[in-house]
Amino acid sequence: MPAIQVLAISLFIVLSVIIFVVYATFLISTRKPVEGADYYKQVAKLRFPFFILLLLLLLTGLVLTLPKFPYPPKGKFPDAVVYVAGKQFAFALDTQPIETEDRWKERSEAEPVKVPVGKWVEFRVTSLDVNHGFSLYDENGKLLGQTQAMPGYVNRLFVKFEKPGIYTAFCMELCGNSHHRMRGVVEVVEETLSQK
Ligand SMILES: [Cu+2]
Repeated sequence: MPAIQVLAISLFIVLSVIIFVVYATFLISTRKPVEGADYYKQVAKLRFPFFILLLLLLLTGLVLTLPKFPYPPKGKFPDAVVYVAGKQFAFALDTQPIETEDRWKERSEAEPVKVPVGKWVEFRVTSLDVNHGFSLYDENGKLLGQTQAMPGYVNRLFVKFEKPGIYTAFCMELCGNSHHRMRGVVEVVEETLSQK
């Protein structure tokens, strides 16, 4: 078993034991009522500091995580738009909408569409026949994003490519006999798109 799984299960066991001990201690300690009325006043005094503590934790969490939200700021995107049309058994990509089968055939056999590196690219994904799954992978086979390609709908996928290179879209929806060889290609380049 790889080391990370062993570490995870060990951590899980240690944390489980700690949680169990805390609960058990609490359970035993509360079996007898505490004498004296001051006890409740003391507890009540802690409420406000506890509220402030939770508030600070919440705000810290928001400040640390909100800028990493996977959505670009409003009005700043997209830097490029790519239209994607799926059809048995290829994805056609272009900077202009692909609405006819002739255009789809032409674009599915053409040179890969070029998009700029380090910019927000919006993929407008649809299908000309059945449901397909449009999934973008980098050269190492890492999944960058995916959406459904559905007839009659346009699904938007926003991707920022960190490195230039050839990125491949695979179909993630079993769509027929040759589903396994359904591909689309995106070329990520340094310069920006000439046409938008
Ligand atoms: Cu498919």
